[in-house]
Amino acid sequence: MPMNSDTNQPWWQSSVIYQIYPRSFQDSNGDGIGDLPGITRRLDYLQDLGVDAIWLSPIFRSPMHDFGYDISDYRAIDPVFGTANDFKHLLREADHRRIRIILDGVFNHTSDEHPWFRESRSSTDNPRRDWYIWRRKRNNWRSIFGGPGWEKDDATGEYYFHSFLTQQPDLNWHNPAVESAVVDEIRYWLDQGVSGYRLDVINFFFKDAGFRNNPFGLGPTPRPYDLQQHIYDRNRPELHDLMKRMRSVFDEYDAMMVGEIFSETRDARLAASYLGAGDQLHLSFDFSLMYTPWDARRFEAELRTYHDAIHPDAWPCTVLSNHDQPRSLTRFGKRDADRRARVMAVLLMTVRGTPFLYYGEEIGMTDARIRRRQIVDPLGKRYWPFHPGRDPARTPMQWSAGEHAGFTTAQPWLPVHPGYPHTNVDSQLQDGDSLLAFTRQLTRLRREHPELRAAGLEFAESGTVPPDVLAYRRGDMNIFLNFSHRNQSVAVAGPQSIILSSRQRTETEMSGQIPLQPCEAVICRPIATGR
Ligand code: ISL
Ligand code: CA
Repeated sequence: MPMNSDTNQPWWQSSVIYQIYPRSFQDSNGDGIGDLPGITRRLDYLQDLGVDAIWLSPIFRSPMHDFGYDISDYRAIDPVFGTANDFKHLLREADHRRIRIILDGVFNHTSDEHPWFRESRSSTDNPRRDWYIWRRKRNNWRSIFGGPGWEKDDATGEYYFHSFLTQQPDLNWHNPAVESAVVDEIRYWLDQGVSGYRLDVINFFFKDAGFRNNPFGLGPTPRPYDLQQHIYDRNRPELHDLMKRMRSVFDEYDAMMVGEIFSETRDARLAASYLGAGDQLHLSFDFSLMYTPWDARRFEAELRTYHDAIHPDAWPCTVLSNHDQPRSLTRFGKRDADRRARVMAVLLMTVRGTPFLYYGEEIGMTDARIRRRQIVDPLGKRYWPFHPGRDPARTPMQWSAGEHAGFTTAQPWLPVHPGYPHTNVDSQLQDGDSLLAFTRQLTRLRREHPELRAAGLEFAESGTVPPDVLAYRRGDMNIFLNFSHRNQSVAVAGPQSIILSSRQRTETEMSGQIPLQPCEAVICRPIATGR
């Protein structure tokens, strides 16, 4: 397994990974929808940002009921994104820039238009009947998108299970034929040189073979439409052996699996459990920071829970935004947005683990307000006005102050955030003090300082730093994040040189105290090292 040169790590531990929602990144053919040639056109920008790998949300053939998370052909590129040659070109151009491509594997379910499901539903004795979950009698399992998880099929009078939309029938992972078929679909792309997969809701793959009802229960955030403890339709014990089998497939290619672990309980230990002893998923998303209030002690508590739960031979990752949740700056940016964005950027890039940057996070994009008639996300359509849906975090990338923010020449599929004239890539590329410039400084710092990629993570002893400061060490580097709007000061052992500050100051502190300005993040190291 080729290792990272100066830290002897596999590439997926030392990389900065960037999530692209292809539909919203760059349109190249004037249909208002982002596509693969558009991404290829932006590879120099991503290389300059310091991105080592890009994760593409699904690009495969799909009826788009869930915008690509309902796949009807795992080997075909959906025409809206381009052709197979467009993908080959993207892969080649990315490779020329030493940028790896990671695909989005949606294997808990297929589209109801996938040939596998068409055959399965055609008759009760079809050889593929048992590739999906068919029952005569329903139990109480629910769909995440609301309502019962069972849909009656008139052709045979039986019900099939769907964790999400009715157009997303769940595969039956108890059937070994399903596992080998999915592995074949994965190998098809690994053989073409992709570097791995983000795996959609992997902790849903198996369901209780006895179809036992979930008990009633209130999770930490009871969803009015789903008051049950999901113990029989998720997180089943068979998953860990499956992850070990899939890990050995990916390791044949030096490829990586990052798993999405959906958890009502928002328990970081669940995500850690699917890493096993470094023999299951390479990486697994813990979303708890997406639900944590802007508070240094709460952030530290969540980080400790997750990092403490990870086996010493496994590896963490850090994510603050994605295509399903409100953007981090929308959650935290009620005030001092720019300063808080920089504190989050330092956290993302310096805490131990692989950082995942969501497109637009590097320029401080926030959720756009989507009018009811503009909503396209099925979740938003169903739960308006209680749930805005996911469109607000999926609006077009803001490239310039030009028409449609330089994303497209046509009417964009979702409205561009009205703030694009002042929040866009072009204006920030001209400004050495912009969030974009700061993010690039951070990716460069990671390249220059192996400690930031490979060293352990030690939090400051409680009580040794002010309550509003999150402090941790990576090797001999000290990182201090002031979550408050007040000046703070932290005691340090001996003189320090400030390597990077979010308030753009780099001086040496001889006093044994590091003053922190409001909402400032500081990376420093003892002067003694002299590096
Ligand atoms: O989107 C959500 C509401 O917050 C989550 O419940 C989300 O549905 C869940 O995290 C699973 O997400 C993944 O699977 C879904 C797809 O809609 C999401 O976009 C994907 O990230 C079904 O494939
Ligand atoms: Ca297009």
